[in-house]
Amino acid sequence: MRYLTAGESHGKQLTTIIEGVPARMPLVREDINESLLRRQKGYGRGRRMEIETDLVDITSGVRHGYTLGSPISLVIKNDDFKHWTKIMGEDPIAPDQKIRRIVTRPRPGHADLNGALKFGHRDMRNVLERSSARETTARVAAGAIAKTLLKLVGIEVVGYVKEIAGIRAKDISHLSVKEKQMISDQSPVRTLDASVEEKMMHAIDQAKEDGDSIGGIAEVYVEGLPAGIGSYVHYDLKLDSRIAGSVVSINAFKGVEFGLGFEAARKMGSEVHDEILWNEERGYYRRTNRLGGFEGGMSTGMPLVIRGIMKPIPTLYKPLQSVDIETKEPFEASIERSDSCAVPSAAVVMEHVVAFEIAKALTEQFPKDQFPVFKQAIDEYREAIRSF
Ligand code: EPS
Repeated sequence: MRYLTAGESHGKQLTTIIEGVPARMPLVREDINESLLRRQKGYGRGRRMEIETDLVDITSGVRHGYTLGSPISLVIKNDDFKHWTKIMGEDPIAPDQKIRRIVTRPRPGHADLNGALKFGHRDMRNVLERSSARETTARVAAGAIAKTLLKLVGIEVVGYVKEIAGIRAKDISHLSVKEKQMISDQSPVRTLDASVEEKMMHAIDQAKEDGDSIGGIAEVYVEGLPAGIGSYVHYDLKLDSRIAGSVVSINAFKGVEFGLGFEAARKMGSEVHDEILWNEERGYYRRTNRLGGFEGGMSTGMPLVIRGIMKPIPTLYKPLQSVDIETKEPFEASIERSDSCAVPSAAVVMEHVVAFEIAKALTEQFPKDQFPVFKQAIDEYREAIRSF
């Protein structure tokens, strides 16, 4: 499975094309719309989310509620485009027509300057329109299809917020995946720990008031993935490394941890590894899950626990110093409308990019042309490892 996204933040639409989804898998647009709606929520978003109602149009690859095995294309309109038609339209402009909202003052921490240098754009709007996290909408749409596939083979994925601006949610690891989904969906900051909600919201309000931004940590939890998915054989087939790459590819994500994460560097081996147990009903399992469900580039059969670290959004109402690329004069970076904290939404994005990597690994490991055959092969594999 692979996908490509296209679209500018204030352009007409976002497009996703996904290839390699098994044929004859049930898929309806509501599966995708539910994910899009979850991504749009979250305390700390700016005014843009009041303008958009992200709804998908499936324009190929699905017929009568089932996938065809052909590329699936998804289109999501940008409602805000109506305000930007002159600025973002594709037609050439008349020589005497002035282009509005040209960006010549790069924002520190954003793609503006490096992208301008790379492509030679003197108007950095040509960079920021595509580097904007609006693109994550298209990725969530792809991930929603992956989530549908996973759910149908008994694998559930959920993303929630662990930390905002240093305020940490308690570890509530005893909750089932269903409970985690329900609780986080009801929380304005998508956290499982109600006792820190107010504090997190206050930190967001404070950042907004100060014209600043704050980051945090999102966690994704995956239940139902059998052991042995991924590979120890080749570096580019290791499931944890693929997941790490996809998490750090999310806008503003700077790091990833599995299980104990970076803490493992400070502990003894006996405090890090998970002892192996066996019983008739479960087959092999681990006494603990400190490694977060991965050993040797493969799943262990324990839940996956993955954390992504998001830096504060670089678009600030209190701008940092920068240089105007036309005059070379020092200036305060240009102010673009933005969010003060997007960690709750980013947790949903992370949930979907992780889901995509897992679905992709499964479709490489099991015969994937026909969904019923794919599902049966996974069921048989589960049985084989249980009685191994
Ligand atoms: C973003 C800036 C804001 C966010 C946007 C990401 O957009 P705008 O410049 O239109 O106010 O709202 O996120 C989304 C549009 C979205 O759908 O998540 C940025 O600069 O990355």
